[in-house]
Amino acid sequence: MTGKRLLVTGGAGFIGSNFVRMALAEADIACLVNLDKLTYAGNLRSLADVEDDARYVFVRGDICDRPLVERLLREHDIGTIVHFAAESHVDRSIVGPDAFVRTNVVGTFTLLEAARTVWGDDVANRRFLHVSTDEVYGSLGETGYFSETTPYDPRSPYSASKAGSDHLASAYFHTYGLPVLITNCSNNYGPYQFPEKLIPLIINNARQGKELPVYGDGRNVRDWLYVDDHCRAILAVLQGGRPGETYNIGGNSEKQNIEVVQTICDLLDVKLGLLDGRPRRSLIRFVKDRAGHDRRYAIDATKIRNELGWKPQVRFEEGIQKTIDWYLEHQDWLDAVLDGSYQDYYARMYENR
Ligand code: NAD
Ligand code: TDX
Repeated sequence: MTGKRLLVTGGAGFIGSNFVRMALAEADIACLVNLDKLTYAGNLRSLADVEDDARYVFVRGDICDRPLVERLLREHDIGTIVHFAAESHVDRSIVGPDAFVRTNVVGTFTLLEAARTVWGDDVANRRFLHVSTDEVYGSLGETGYFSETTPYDPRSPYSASKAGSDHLASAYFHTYGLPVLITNCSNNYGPYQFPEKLIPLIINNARQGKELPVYGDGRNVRDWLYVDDHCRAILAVLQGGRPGETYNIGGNSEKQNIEVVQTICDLLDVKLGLLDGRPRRSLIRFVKDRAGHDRRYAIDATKIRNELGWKPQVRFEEGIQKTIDWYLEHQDWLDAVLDGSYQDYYARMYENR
């Protein structure tokens, strides 16, 4: 990228904040505008180290606010949109799907319309990168992988709303020639992830000696990718990806949930010592399964590897250790995000489960 002018949506969230930091450090950026509504999942503390960078502008706002989005595109002469903003947690989508349809479907539509209006036919050097998930492909059995041609089969309100947004993004390429690229990535983990997601929730609970809720039989499989590897993949797609194309991104690192939880317990036992003489595995509780729980996700990342030379650099064993160390060293960040609303959420989701 040469002197790019970026609009990043959802840059105060988990992946967005890691991406903003990496892009400012490693890519040739002239201006990076971060548009984020600061929902429960967005936290400016995650970007405290870049806020003084003269190229960085933070705007608190909603991606559904079309006049605002159009103004930002014009005022900052934006050439590249990297769209992360979303409601991202499957369990929340089961108890309250409304916000998912609004932000993920209507919000993405609003961004696409704003880009089409402001950019017009002047799209030669522009890019709209829509960040999506492997969950749109549904659930795998014990074998097989999701490729870019796997038919969509979303099964949760979250994945259905992401699938809807993917279809809109793709339609804007085919119908209007908007230079859209779509990435579908597997489960991310790493610093700054909100502790509603499996890995940070288990680290936080296990550190405090609280019960570790494992849904169902714990044998559901996810393909884990360290967040920096996802961010590098997005930079590679911005650099060399072809408009109209989809790129699957995965860690080639399938684990059953129970293995992930046991690994975190064992690493914390080594790091912090046993809990009152007991290993942390004794905190594991099998609880009521998630409704419509997808059994297995696994990505075939051949296309991005062959076309763009991307592959994961961080092995799970290394990434999980780095992630645990980060959470132990950033109790202040955790305390700041675990406010009253998190306590209410936790009680609603896990008490009497
Ligand atoms: P996150 O929940 O941590 O962050 C989402 C961010 O979007 C927050 O900062 C929030 O304030 C902001 N936001 C929400 N609604 C908004 C709105 N209406 N307007 C403006 N900002 C709004 O999410 P994440 O885990 O960082 O995921 C980022 C993107 O990557 C999402 O699109 C998600 O679907 C996708 N994705 C996530 C994963 C994963 O494992 N976390 C994997 C693949 C794809
Ligand atoms: O307490 C828990 N216990 C448990 O067993 C939680 C929170 C989760 N789980 C299980 C459910 C899943 O099989 O762990 C697995 C991972 O769960 P999440 O962290 O909620 O992630 P998942 O549902 O797989 O979705 C994630 O990856 C794809 C992100 O949240 C999505 O935004 C992304 O698109």
